[in-house]
Amino acid sequence: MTDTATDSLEALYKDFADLNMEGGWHRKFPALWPEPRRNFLPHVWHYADVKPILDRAGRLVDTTQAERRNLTMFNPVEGNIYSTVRTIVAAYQMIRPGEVARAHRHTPNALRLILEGEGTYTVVDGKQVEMRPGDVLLTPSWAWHSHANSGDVDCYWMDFLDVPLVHLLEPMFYEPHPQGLEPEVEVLETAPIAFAWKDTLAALDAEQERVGPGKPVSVELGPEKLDSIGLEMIRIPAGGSTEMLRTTANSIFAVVRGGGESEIDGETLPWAFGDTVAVPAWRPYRHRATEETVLLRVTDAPVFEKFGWLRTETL
Ligand code: GTQ
Ligand code: FE2
Repeated sequence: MTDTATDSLEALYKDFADLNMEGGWHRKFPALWPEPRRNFLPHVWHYADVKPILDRAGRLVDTTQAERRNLTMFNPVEGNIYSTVRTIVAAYQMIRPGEVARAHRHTPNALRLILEGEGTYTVVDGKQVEMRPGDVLLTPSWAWHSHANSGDVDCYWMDFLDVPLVHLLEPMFYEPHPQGLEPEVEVLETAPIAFAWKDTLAALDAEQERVGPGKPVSVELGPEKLDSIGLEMIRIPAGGSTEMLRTTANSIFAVVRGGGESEIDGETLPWAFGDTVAVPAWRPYRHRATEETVLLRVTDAPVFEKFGWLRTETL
């Protein structure tokens, strides 16, 4: 027993520490704070920088060595070597004519946005669909998937996965397909997990009709959805801009068509076709288009919605 006459705060704190405990009033770093902190940084990766590097990787590494020839984009925040924003990682991937990226499955959810190429298809749970520029394809958690290029040009796309969220929560499982590829494949023209560019354009046109000309419009991709990642296509007319807003959700924007710049938390970051823009939580942002632009927004907002944590403000 400690003698109260000689006890001290110093001795008390030492006894906490010995029990792997800490007084809520004594912690070095607060556990609660008034609003989301600025951790991850706004950043743009330029496709024009990436493409020659992917091409070099294509000459040096084949798909028997690399199950996926992908280049992930890590946010430049101190200490991070993987995540693009807190919960999502984005990557560029390239597959050469005749190559096959073997089948595997994993608990992280994934999706792809095709940038360039033709004659490439993906097989998701036994269903084969072609991937064309502007198309978005979902690979839900635990679905088998492989990719193959049966055309005669290199095919480039972007991947987005909730791997960092799975890292945070720990439910990671991954396995290669025991036979390398799924043995039975059904070839389809369309599938619920595939959003064709022409359908996206038609949806944007219909929305434009509804809101009137000259305004930015946005459509959600669906009805098929990933549980953790929301997808929205946003079209901004030449010279137009989106409203300045901030939200608790994290977003990555991919430039599907056009060019312009984003103002993120006071920084101006220009972008062009194929670029990737990281907009971390609670950073005020808006996009400006110098030519007619379509952006794909990839966001963890569905996770925030489920827990009642989604807060969005227009500024
Ligand atoms: O194409 O299956 O960029 O599993 C990262 C992990 C792509 C894929 C990535 C993956 C894939
Ligand atoms: Fe995968």
